[in-house]
Amino acid sequence: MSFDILEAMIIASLSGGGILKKYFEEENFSVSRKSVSYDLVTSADRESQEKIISILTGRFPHIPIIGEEGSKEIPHYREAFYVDPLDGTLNFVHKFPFFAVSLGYWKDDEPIAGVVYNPLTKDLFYAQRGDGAFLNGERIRVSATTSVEGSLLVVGFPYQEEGLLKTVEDIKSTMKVTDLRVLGSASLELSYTALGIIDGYWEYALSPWDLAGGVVIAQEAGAVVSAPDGGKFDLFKGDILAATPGIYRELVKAING
Ligand code: LIP
Repeated sequence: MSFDILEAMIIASLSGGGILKKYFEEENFSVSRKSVSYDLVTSADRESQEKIISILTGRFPHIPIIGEEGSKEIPHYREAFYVDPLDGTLNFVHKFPFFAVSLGYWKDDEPIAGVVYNPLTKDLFYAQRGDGAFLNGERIRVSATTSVEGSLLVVGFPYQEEGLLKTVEDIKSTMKVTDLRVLGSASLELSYTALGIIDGYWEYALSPWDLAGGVVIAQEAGAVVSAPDGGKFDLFKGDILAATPGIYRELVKAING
């Protein structure tokens, strides 16, 4: 992959993030509901997405873009950019400062490049396949934790009912060995796993744009990424588990046990 793609993704995420920060500080955004009452979209999401798309199409007009705030159908292209212009919308609306712009570039069903940017902390996570993962220019790696007991695990609550029921069962099993957190931004949860702060994270039924950017960041930092049952990760199914290798097997067992 040419370095240009990652560079354009970084420029686009900084621009989108600037728009989110402005709306967050000025509190002048409008909010509307998408599916359930806590699945929201704001004017900040829409403006951030428009800006990101204009930057990416300006540089790479031949690469299709799948954005969260787009049509209901999600086409499966051989190569595409996936854009989540505001990952963690409910956090944003409630002024909980844990949200990000998330951009992923995938080709032949493989993650090639990812950028996750939190405009409040100015944390810029990025990776491209084979080159390692970085936070603000510094190489990052997963934690050295070797036991699920006492580790920091994060789970997400899906909007969809089947995944939610499965999550409740998983929580009952894993809470026997350690405490859990729910932070509300899949891309940042993957990035914090890459950073070695979170030891393991899983969630069901996410959309491709929630995960497309964070997966390669987690993998390049050394995380094992799969489905929560240990099967192959599928971007279009959206069931994910990312963990440091030292606890991966034990965590799959704990979740499914
Ligand atoms: C959200 C996620 C969050 C997850 C929600 C949702 P949005 O993305 O990142 O962690 O639990 O299901 O998908 O809607 O704020 O871009």
